[in-house]
Amino acid sequence: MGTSNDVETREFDALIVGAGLSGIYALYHLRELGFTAHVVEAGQGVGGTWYWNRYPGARCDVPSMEYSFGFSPELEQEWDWSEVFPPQEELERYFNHVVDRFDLRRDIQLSTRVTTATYDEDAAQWGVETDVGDCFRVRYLVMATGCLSAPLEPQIPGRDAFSGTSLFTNRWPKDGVDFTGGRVGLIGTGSSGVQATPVIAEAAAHLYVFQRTPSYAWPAGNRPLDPDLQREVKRQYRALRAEQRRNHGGVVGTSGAIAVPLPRDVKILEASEEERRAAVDELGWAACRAWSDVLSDLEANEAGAELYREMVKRVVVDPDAADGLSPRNLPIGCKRPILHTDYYETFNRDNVTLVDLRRGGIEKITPNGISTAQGDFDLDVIVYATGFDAMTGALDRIDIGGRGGQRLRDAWAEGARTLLGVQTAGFPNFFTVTGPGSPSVLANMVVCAEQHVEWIGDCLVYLREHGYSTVEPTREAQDAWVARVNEVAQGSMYTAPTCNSWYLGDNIPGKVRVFLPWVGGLPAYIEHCEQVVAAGYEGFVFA
Ligand code: NA7
Repeated sequence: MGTSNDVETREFDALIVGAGLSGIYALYHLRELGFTAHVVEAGQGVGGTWYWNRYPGARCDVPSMEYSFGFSPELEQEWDWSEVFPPQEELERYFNHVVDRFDLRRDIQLSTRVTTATYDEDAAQWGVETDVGDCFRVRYLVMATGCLSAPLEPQIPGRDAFSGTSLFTNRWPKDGVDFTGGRVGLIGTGSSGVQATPVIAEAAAHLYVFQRTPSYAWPAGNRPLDPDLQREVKRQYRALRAEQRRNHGGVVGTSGAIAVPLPRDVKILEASEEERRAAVDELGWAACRAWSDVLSDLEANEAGAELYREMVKRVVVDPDAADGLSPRNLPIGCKRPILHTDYYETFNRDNVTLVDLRRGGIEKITPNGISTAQGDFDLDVIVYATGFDAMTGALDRIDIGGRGGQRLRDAWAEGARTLLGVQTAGFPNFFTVTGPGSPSVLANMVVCAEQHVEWIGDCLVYLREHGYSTVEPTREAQDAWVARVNEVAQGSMYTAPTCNSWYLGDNIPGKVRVFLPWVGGLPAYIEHCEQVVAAGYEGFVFA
């Protein structure tokens, strides 16, 4: 410890930024490896995504028995999940349980946001400051800041003029919201808006859903978790955890939660009109993706989308609403698929109106509500479900200075550049958990976070054992990895010319369009990470 300018400077081996699932595991793991570590978290509680996104209907789209830590067999056995897909409250309780069970809370500092992090080349240390005046000096900086944690504030004129209540799904009030008798306007139909719609509709006098782009959303088939199935999965947990790391998306599907069946070995472009219809009759929503060519060929994809629109028509009674809810000129598999409970059925309620903004967009927010090119809507509450500055936003919002004063946001101005999504050239001892260039949001986040934290832990042990003080990637190795990440994403629906998504940064005005996560699957990624280590941390420089 030391003091400068009357501010106490605290020293640790590692500072971990964020107490979501990545930060929680990072603290546990680094402690186990004998490092001193401290966590700084902006929220008043732990859980990250599952702390902030407490809007009605918030639920994870990965089965609960798989969206859980695998590092402790005891933890796996003692925790019981109630539903196939875990609701926000249960996940928040789970992460709090983990923090208490492993005595982590004493090293987690809440209600504190990191503002600057500056690398001191002479001391080979990071100096970190926070919005409540902390000063830290640490050897390693572990950014567990999350992939969907920087809320997007839509630039709609007059937003502050609204005289009713404005709410954001991504920082929902802790005490909840009573919509009873209220006229509610919901802007945004990504996962958050789609999950919130049916639940808000139950309470509100009237719900208007302002939709700019219709989504592809699949019935989750959520239900109480069968106790026998839970016992069976618990018996096989070790095998399941190993299998997760061998699975493309890190989800094995053992707990009865495969909403979309695997594609059959039939091409939709070779199927007759009758065969396509028969598939809808047999498989329902799943029919549009149940063909081998839908995710690889744009024409086949459009044929799949036609079957999707047929399903919307079958479920939504009002033809006008059905037409409005039908995605067009948007490939299936471009945006993240949404799992929902009764989303489309909700539009059959008398108190729910779709406002299809393709027929006239939002012009401004007024004191009374939302004014659009197709008319004015008087409201008591506006709910913004407008998303995030994904993958880079949380890091961009911190002033991070590496070697020679170079800013991370400048280094990433033309798109995030990392080696393995874990480190960036010019930023020694700076680690990103599930950073851009790693599978992250395209796979089970818990599996990804555990794998990353363990890789980082091994790297820190390697530094310690070899007496090195710093590690960072070479520019050549980083360039090669960035090129590889881009190359793998080409040809998929994620990067189709008609695809706009937060994976590409399209939802942020001015953000460079670059596909951010590694799309090549978890096994190939893990194999690459292991090869790098086996080759003596090839592409990384130790000093
Ligand atoms: P998303 O998926 O980014 O969805 C945001 C939604 O908000 C989307 O429908 C946007 O329409 C809409 N949006 C954003 N700005 C506006 C304005 N100005 N006017 C109208 N509509 C707007 O965020 P979510 O929180 O739902 O989900 C994020 C991820 O969290 C999700 O993928 C899961 O992984 C969990 P657009 O499509 O841009 O036309």
